[in-house]
Amino acid sequence: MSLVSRVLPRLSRGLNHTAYRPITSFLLVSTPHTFHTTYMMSSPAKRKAETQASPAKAKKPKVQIPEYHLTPSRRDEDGEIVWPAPKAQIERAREIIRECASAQKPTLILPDKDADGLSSGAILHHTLTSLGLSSDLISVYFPPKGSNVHDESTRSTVTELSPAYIFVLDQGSRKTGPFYDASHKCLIIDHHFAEEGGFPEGAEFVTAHDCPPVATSALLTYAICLPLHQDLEDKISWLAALGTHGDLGNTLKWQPPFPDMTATFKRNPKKAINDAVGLVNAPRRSAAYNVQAAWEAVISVEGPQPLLSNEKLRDAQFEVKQETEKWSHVPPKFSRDATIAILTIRSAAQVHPVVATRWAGFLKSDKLEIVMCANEGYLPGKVNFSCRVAKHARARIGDDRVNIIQTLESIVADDPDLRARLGESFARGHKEASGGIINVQEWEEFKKLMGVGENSRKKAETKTPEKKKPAQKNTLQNYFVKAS
Ligand SMILES: [Mn+2]
Repeated sequence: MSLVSRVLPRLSRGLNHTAYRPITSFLLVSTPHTFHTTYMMSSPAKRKAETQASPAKAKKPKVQIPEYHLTPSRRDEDGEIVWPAPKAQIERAREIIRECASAQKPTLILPDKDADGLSSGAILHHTLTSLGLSSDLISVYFPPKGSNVHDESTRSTVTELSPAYIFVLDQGSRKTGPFYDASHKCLIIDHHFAEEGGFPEGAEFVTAHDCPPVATSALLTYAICLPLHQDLEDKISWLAALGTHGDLGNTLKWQPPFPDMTATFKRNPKKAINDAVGLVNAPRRSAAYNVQAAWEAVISVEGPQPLLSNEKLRDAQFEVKQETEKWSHVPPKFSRDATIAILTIRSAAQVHPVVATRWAGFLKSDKLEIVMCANEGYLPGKVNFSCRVAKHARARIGDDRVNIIQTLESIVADDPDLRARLGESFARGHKEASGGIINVQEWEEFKKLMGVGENSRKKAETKTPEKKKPAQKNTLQNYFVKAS
């Protein structure tokens, strides 16, 4: 799952996508490389109002986030904007795709399971078949619930399929050995942060990560593939929009350097695209984890409209909605020092990130720093937990900033044995949106260390968070830390 596959460090932030939706798209570029470009400013109108009003009653300036597309771009030595990825990488990716199509050999696509990953996969699939690769030769694989593409389960599947070409899309990358031992070509198309050399051995890559405003994987795949065949435009442009709205939210302005998608949105209304994003993202959160159904839906249609009435997608969306509602009213317990609120749920659906996010925006306590939702029912024998920074603690700056990973680590710092048993999937993700997957036994020990329920001052609150308006469900926080 993404939590494991999207290896640290990646983003420096993750926030409640519901409450902070306008920010989330911008956060995508708030990486260690580009964070200096993050600035906040008060609106000119507001500033004007302030100077005219009585200085004694100056209002707090409203924080405004610049539009995503205005993020300063990288330029090459000729002053040309480098976007959505370095030219040489894009050219090389095209070469590999063309070569793959003409080779007529077994080909494997490993797309991520969200709207961006699936769209990226569908764009590549349409491109390869348009270029003449028989669809019989193309396999598409999704690791089962709780696994990721770097797991042993994927390795054995890849070995069995023994593809000559492997395309890894939107998965985040990590430094690993090759996907399997036999000779093959592997191309990674991505937009996540990767450490220097943080790719599987022998793999080639094209990444949007270092070319702000960071494009989505679907948009990057689109930019690579579009010139490869004259018939592709209609087939893939709506998919580029689907994936991009999936990751960046539906308020994105399609302005330079983003391509002009006016014609695409004329054929495929934004409303349909946005509704399709929610539907396509639902199966991976449902108990059945039927990502395959989402893929089949996306690859088989020529636009978003038929997705809106796809029953499998609608059922999954309904289930996830019900589960979220059901588990949003569990009263929290608090750690000994009252800095962590813990919500314990038991759902086979991946609703723990949403529940944590909801409560994080709701609980009011000056002491509270972290809201944790622990799901004891997602994977047998495991506890999957998600942490979010409590709303009131989000304004902290400098050394006072809440660092969830650090806090989680500090709790077990004096117990190296427990820390070792918590394993690699503990405290993963981002400082502001972390989580983990641990065994039940270790979870119990961890709870003891936190002193859950020992805080007498803070009793369970009687109210529960209001259900927010259904907003875009797949933005930064769940996108990057989906499984946390
Ligand atoms: Mn993506």
